[in-house]
Amino acid sequence: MRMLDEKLYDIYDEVLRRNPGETEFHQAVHEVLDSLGPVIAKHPQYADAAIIQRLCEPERQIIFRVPWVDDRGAVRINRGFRVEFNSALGPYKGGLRFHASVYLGIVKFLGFEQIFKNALTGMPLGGAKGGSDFDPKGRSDGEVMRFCQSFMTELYRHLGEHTDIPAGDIGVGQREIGYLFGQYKRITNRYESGVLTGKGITWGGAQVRTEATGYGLVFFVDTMLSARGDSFEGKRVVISGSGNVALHAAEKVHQLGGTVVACSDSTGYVVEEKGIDVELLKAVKQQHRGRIADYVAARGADAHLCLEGSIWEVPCDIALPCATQNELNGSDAAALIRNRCRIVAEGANMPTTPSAVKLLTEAGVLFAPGKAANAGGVATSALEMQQNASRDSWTFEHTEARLAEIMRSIHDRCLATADEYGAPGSYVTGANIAGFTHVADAMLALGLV
Ligand code: NDP
Ligand code: 2IT
Repeated sequence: MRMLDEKLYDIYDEVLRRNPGETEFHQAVHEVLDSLGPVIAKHPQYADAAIIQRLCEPERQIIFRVPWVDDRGAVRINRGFRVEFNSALGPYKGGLRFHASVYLGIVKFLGFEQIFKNALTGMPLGGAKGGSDFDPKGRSDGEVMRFCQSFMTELYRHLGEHTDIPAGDIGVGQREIGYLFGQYKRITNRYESGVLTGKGITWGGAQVRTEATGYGLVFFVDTMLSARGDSFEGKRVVISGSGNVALHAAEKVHQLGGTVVACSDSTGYVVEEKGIDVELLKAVKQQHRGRIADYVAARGADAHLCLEGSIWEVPCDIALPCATQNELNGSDAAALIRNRCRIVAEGANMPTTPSAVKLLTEAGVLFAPGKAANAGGVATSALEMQQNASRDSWTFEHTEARLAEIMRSIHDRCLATADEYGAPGSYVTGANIAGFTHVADAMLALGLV
């Protein structure tokens, strides 16, 4: 990792000391602090009020037992988390992740990122994240429902449309949000639509929320391209993952004239020179909860299944990591550079390791960090909350136009801030500083709370 400014180094050291073993959280904090040297030099009031130290300490951390019974009648125990990180700009907001790898360090890295991402959207949203080490893979609908009901039976007391509003993330989609909302409604006896986002359209959800993260990512990249007189037309795109974010990113790339030549899941990746059949992949993944091998089997001879090696070896103009943290490392970055990739934009949260980011930026590859490029999901959650509050519902076209406009404005704010702080063209510096100053100013205004 690069050396931090001396004052920031002391803060980082204290974060390491206070949060032992939480490596992903350390990484996320370091990545933000790395950009803040010029900010504390220019604005001593942030240091005087210990804004950075306060930002690194969550306002509230909730850890709870989630007992449930599987289909064979056996008792299972998982651990539930909700880290309410910062509420200076609005109620706590951020997704829930159900994945076997979830522990406090992952929830805290995601919650920390969410503070700055939400600030960048310009919407009134605080930052939070939650989830569980529950693994939904291979579980029946009944098991997932019982797990969600047990999870919400504890979490509901901490939620509310003005308090804390979860949504989806890895392993949590519309099915899980439905079960969680049903249990919240039953316990509280209130149809409080605004307490969760990512709901189904017929029960309080908003158009475009399902598509928003992937579509927003591609709108962001489209703005990067058009700022340089270019477009998606004819571009080869590699997308990791084949979940909510990846599938909708792929759909939008094809709509804009690019070709998605590879995508993946945790078992392997598929390469298809003529382009992935996104509709078929969606059906395999979403309707049948199948694996990438099931897609290849359904697709036939044109699709090539790879169970070893890295998807980032596939030559492309644009790489969109949309699966999970630290999935694109230094040797992957070297392969992308060798194959003349021009843009890497993060659909996932923190998918690119620090050494990969360094290699890419030094080689002149344009790099868009997740807190800017994948903010379309949470921004559309804010639009869902707005519609819930006014008992209104907007059309797909209107909502998509709002999303495109939000992504353009995040892009422009990143570049303007990077210019202002002497790092022209750096989306990382721009995103970190613009997100930080927005939330820091609100924290100063609200006093020492
Ligand atoms: P999904 O659960 O819908 O899909 C996740 C995809 O990533 C799957 O293809 C999954 O493969 C793959 N994946 C997950 N974990 C791993 C792993 N450890 N190793 C390899 N592959 C993995 O999640 P989403 O699409 O919602 O989320 C993807 C990323 O986008 C996450 O980083 C999330 O935090 C981020 N994000 C999501 C937003 C949203 O609105 N949903 C908003 C902003 C960011 P498999 O099925 O084999 O596990
Ligand atoms: O990482 C993210 O921004 C999300 N998973 C979406 C959060 C939300 O509240 O919509």
